[in-house]
Amino acid sequence: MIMAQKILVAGSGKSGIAAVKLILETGNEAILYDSNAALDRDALGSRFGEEGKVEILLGELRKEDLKGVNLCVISPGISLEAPFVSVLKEENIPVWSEIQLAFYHAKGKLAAITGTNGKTTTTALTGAIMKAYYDQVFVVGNIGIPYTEEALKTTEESVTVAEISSFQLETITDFRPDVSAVLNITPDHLDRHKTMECYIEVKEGIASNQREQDSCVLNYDDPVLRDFGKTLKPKAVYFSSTKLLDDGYCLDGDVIIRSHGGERTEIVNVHDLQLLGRHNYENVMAAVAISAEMGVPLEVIQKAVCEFKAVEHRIEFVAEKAGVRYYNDSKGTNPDAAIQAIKAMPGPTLLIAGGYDKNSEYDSWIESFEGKVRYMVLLGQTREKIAECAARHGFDNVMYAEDMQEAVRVCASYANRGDYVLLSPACASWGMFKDYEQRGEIFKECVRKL
Ligand code: UMA
Repeated sequence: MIMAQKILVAGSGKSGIAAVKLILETGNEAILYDSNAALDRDALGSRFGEEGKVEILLGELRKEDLKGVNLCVISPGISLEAPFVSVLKEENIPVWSEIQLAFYHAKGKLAAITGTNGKTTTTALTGAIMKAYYDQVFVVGNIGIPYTEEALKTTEESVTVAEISSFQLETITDFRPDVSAVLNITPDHLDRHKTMECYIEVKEGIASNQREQDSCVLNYDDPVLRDFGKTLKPKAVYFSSTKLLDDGYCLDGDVIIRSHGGERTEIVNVHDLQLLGRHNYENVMAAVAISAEMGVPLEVIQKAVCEFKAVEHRIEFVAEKAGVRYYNDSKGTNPDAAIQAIKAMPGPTLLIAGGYDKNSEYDSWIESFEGKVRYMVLLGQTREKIAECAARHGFDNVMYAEDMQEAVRVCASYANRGDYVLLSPACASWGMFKDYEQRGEIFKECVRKL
């Protein structure tokens, strides 16, 4: 495909700004479009320096605005049902995801990781392992550094590790990682993808352009992914935390092993890891498998996994106050992630939850409390919905808070010595916070001030 000349970039967040910069640097023309008419046009324009003459369009997009445009690069947060997308369709303008644009320009080897939960930890850990072996490593994507920001810096020798969300996969064309991974698929973002079938199809798209010489790392314990592996053109590499595999990575008691052709190799004892919980052992197995497929020797992998600490906002230890330990799991943005965090807590827990409504069902999350959660303090749009669901499951120790400060204070006053206070909302942060990072930062700030 020949690179287009005049490209409309939709969305003026992190991804949109980075995409425009890449387009300008490669000698093409960019128009930046955002449907939020209240944005400051001059402030946006100033992001591109003197030489970057970028036309900025805000509010409603009209047909006339698209004269000469031959490609649209869309930011992940924008749904394909947004009204302007139908205008693009009418004009037969192809829509590329921002990662597709980056891939078009990038060089070297690429590992791409998707899944409902564990993506960020697995990506960060895989990146750490790669850095221990390769000289030039880029860690990009949904983790917070747009792929387009780094794509032009890559060379034939470099290695890129990308965290990829379902949003980013919706509009790829020939995006092809050397090693892909799908960690798990449980209900999330159904407000956007509508059905579980559509969500699974989008996620599995990460392997759709891979060839025989590539590989795809999959969770054997997920029946959908296990079957998916049987249909693949690239080599399927499985990991499992529940079954001893003949071929793949699995847990043998407390030890992560690699099993191949009847031969077993010990990789690491989970007690030597600095990550908590079975879901994290799965993330480690996935990262080990991806790194081995990317050519990193086992000794390097073993050392790097033991040195790796939890990612910020993902069951991150914050502080101990009056004998109570506080954990920040702001990245627990869906019920399944939040279940993992509850499981990882070693004792009685006071939980802070609630936020933006993504059409999630909360039943299995509430069921996972299993007497461990003593109180739940709820915030945000979903608090009534969650409280009703909790009541149906016989859990009534529910309180409402207006903001994070109140939630933390309530927990501090109800907690006993030896208890745990966990922020793991099971919901997105949108509506009350800019993003999950800001929510986590504010939580940590409130804890420190106690
Ligand atoms: N916008 C429109 N029209 C619309 C909707 C939005 O113009 O119909 C505009 C908004 O006005 C705003 C811009 O789009 O100006 C925002 O774009 P964006 O939501 O794509 O945000 P970015 O800042 O570009 O961040 C995105 C990812 N955000 C989302 O997927 C929602 C970030 O993932 C990612 O780190 C970043 O690109 C870098 O690649 C965040 C996320 O929440 C962490 N991801 C979801 C998750 O992890 O569950 C998928």
